[in-house]
Amino acid sequence: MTAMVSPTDPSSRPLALWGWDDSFRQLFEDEALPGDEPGRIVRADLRACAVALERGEVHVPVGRHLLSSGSSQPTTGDWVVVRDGEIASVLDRRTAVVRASADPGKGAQVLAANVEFVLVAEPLGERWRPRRLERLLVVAWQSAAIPIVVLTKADRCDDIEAALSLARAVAPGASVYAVSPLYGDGTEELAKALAPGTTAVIIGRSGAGKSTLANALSGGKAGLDTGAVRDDNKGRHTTVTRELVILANGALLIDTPGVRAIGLIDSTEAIGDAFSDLEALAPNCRFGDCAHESEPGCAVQEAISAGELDGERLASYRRLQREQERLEAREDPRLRAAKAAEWRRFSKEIRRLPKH
Ligand SMILES: Nc1nc2c(ncn2[C@@H]2O[C@H](COP(=O)(O)OP(=O)(O)OP(=O)(O)O)[C@@H](O)[C@H]2O)c(=O)[nH]1
Ligand SMILES: [Mg+2]
Ligand SMILES: [Zn+2]
Repeated sequence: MTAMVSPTDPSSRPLALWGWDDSFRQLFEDEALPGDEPGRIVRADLRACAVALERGEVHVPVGRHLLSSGSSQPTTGDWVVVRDGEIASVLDRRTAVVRASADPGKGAQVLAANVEFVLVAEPLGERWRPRRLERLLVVAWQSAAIPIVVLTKADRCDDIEAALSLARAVAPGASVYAVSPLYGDGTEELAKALAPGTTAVIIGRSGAGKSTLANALSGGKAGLDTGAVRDDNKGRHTTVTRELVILANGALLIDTPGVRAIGLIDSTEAIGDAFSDLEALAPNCRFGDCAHESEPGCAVQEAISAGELDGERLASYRRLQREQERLEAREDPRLRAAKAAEWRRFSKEIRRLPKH
């Protein structure tokens, strides 16, 4: 018997392999015109994208109206409507990994869309510092997807248990794995966390072993370029595009180019998520507006003195918060004025409420 694709069985259709489901189908049908096709972006370039359609992968130009649309420009992982041979629109994103664009006037850049998991890759080795994970974890929490820490190059580490517990201390709420993608160690266990049909994105600095891991998880089928990178992170970046690949277990993974510095955007809540251990202490401080500096009865300082919380972690928390505040201050003054006016209206209404 020859294999047949039955049009009534959605699971046998190629698009299902790319994570297509009923809720995206609904979004598509809400705006589709006759002849439109749904597709998922597997690789995004400036003016054209590789798009997986029901009939296979095609190269499709981005509709002109979307070219200058900033963060709603199509990105890898997006579900799109293809109309008359071009990308006509981007379906609402479920999650988005966002960073401040390198160009300060440009706002946000969406690194990946519609992912269920964000793998934060950090290579082990002598100069490994768990603190480096904190910023990427804020970006991961902000995406609305589930963060997973992946310590790579575990073969270069003598005490993996110690590395895992250091990483857990800076990643409350996230699971932590240690892998050696080059030798395949630990990759099966990580794959179990990535359910078939779900999508993950992997972020981390250049040379972390992201593409090597993506290749290993794909059973060698992804064929992504990997390369020797100088350990000081000054080498060339091997991966230059963001690419969605299918893994051996049916999950999907977006490989990304290494990032050196990643700017935060709208991350106040995400900082709270990434530092949930610290924020959980704050309600126990004597003063509601405690800055956790030298106030009496500060639960955070007490935890530091008791050796339960690393003082460096409080310093990172402050640094990221200050960065976020500076960003907000740089915001469009009209937007800021509008927000302030709204706040004044809101507080007036509160004052009008009867006091008990
Ligand atoms: N020792 C060791 N080296 C590894 C491992 N995984 C990857 N590497 C090496 O690390 C180097 C960088 O790997 P890549 O997979 O290209 O790293 P990347 O994170 O994709 O880098 P960019 O694409 O530049 O962001 C290569 O020389 C790999 O062979 C591992 O498990 N152990
Ligand atoms: Mg790479
Ligand atoms: Zn305090």
